[in-house]
Amino acid sequence: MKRVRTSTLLVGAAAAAVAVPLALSPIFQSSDSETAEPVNDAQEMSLGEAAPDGLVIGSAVAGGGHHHDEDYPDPFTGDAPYRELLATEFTSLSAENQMKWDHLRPDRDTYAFDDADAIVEFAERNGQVVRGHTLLWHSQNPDWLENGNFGADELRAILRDHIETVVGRYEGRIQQWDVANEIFDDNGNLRTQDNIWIRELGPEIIADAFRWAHEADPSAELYLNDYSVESVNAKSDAYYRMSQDLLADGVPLHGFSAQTHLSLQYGFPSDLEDNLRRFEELGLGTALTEVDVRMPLAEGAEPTEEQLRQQADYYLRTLEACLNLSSCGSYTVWGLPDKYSWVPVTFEGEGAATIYWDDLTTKPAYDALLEALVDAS
Ligand code: 9MR
Repeated sequence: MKRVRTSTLLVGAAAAAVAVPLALSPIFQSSDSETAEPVNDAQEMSLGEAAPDGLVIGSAVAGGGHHHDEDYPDPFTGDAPYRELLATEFTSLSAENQMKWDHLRPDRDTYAFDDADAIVEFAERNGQVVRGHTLLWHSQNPDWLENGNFGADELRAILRDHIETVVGRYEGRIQQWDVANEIFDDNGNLRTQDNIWIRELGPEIIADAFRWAHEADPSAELYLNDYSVESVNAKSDAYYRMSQDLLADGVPLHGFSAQTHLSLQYGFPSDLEDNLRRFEELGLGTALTEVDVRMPLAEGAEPTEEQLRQQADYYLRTLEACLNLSSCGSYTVWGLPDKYSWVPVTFEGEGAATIYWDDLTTKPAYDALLEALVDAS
């Protein structure tokens, strides 16, 4: 059983501001406080600390999403308790939006690295690794790119410059890059229309993106990443075939990851582990990169006990799949708490998808994850 530090990592000027609210949460209690003795080992451990060697536990870093802009200040700069929780609870961070094209590339000649730099520097200060997200995607591309009518040679040069510049900037500091994100549709067809790169440059551009990323940072693990690929289905089959082809061609592909956005409305993808195992057997790493479990929820309503129990069960089963695979080294939840989640904005009548309440106290799903990690160590 691991024994772990219990002092909090106070981050710069945030320290004073967070002392009071965080005292309410068991994970922030110090072991020398008479009234706040943890009742068991698990309680004094964070998810990241409890994880077995070789497995990092991550969260997306909120900010830059279209839906957060109006209601909240950027959580990463404007919410000290939130930032403190990211620092202490997790061993990996993913940029929820801050490394996407629309964020990094306000215009063709400019790279805006401030927010991405802040995440990478924060992670380094706190001993965390980073997942880079993402380099080649059909969504969240700036208008100047989508509507620029560039010729093929120029477009290719734009992508190459982007990958070399962005991956090169963080060389040695990003554990995993989602090089290609969501390149297949749900029928397992390449997105040859809505993905500008594939449409204009052909499917071969995918291999090139991996090659350029590898040249720019030979130490980064390079991933194919998508949603609705948790089960064996047309889409994950397409990834499996593509992985075989890329590997046969000597392309530096290192992993396949399932985002794992689940809903209690649908059954649990119980073949998740078997599905990922076939990628493991190709010699690839695997990861769960954007785990959340949403549920039907009327606006303003609270989840029922039963919903929370089911949600905990879904989260637990995703983690167990990862724990059972030697290839699975990274398990990331897609943000917290619920007020910063993308879910209510995108799915009307659904919500409560994260493992934290809005006051940063934990849900049963958190407890289930922590217990499983402690047991696995
Ligand atoms: O969580 C992200 C949200 O803040 C953005 O508004 C949205 C825009 O497309 O992207 C969300 O993140 C997505 C991720 O980048 C890729 N997989 C699906 C995620 C949820 O939509």
